[in-house]
Amino acid sequence: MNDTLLIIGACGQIGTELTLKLREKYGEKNIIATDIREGSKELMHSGIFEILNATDEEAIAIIVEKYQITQVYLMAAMLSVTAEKLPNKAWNLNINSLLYILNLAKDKKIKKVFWPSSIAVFGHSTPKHNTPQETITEPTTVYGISKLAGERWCAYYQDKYDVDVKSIRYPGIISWKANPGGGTTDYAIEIFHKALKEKKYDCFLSPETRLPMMYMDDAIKATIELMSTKKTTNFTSYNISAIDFTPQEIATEIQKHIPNFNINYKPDFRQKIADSWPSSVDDTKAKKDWNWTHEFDLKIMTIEMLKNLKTRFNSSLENV
Ligand code: AKB
Repeated sequence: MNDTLLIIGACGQIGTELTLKLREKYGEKNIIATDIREGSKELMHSGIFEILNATDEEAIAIIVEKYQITQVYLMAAMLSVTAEKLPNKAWNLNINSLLYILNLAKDKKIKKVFWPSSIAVFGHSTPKHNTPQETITEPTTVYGISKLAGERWCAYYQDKYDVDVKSIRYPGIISWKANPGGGTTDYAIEIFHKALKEKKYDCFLSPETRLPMMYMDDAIKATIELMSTKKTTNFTSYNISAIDFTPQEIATEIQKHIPNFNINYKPDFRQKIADSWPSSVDDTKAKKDWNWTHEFDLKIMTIEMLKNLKTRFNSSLENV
């Protein structure tokens, strides 16, 4: 590969696994990992790492110049729960960092951009089941508003300045390597941690709250496959679908492996966020445009999560 890729937010939940996969696929010298803080040992020892604040335009430009970056994956973001607490900071991080990167692409300093959107672009007025690619988007959360604005900025830069920018509306992503932070769908990861460590979990969502979810391996596969496709005329942030389940259903699946696991339901302010999101999304366009398919269902994902987390907890390398 002739490209040099910059990952901003490489130590976050998706950034960590994306960086490791890209290094495995394209070689460690071609992947520059950056974040505001250091990450897991595995990530730090697998290639080049630089401290970088995604809201520091000058520092981003210096790194792009230093490593002759051609593609940027902008993974740094404040998620739904934290963004409700820190709306101004969330807007600054989620939108200004994107504009800095889009401007670099506009000025031909970089060739290609990946920017993650979310199912949070949808709101109460959106059809809830099998949510279409193109539909009403009236988000009620700070995070959702920033993601919708980001999508529109990407479309604008592609249309007006011919910028090559690709995007996915991620559902809740379930993973075991790096801990998530500040999301509403994080319950579906916490539940595994608590099931293994304490055999009980107080869930902050009600038992019947159905949300679209995906195992990390599928999310990484989607991201890399989409970035390998040709530029399209119109910008689309793609709906991608894998599984959807409720807290009750995932608890039942975990109980098949840990029969004495108990779940209690104590819905809090996060319930309102979850209630504004779809329960499943229609990904026909992603399937048609770049042959997207998922591999992990609830059963396999549960087995993978329990097996890998158990190893992680038992390992002396546990450092996250
Ligand atoms: C969140 O819960 O905030 C995120 C998301 C759905 O984008 N995981």
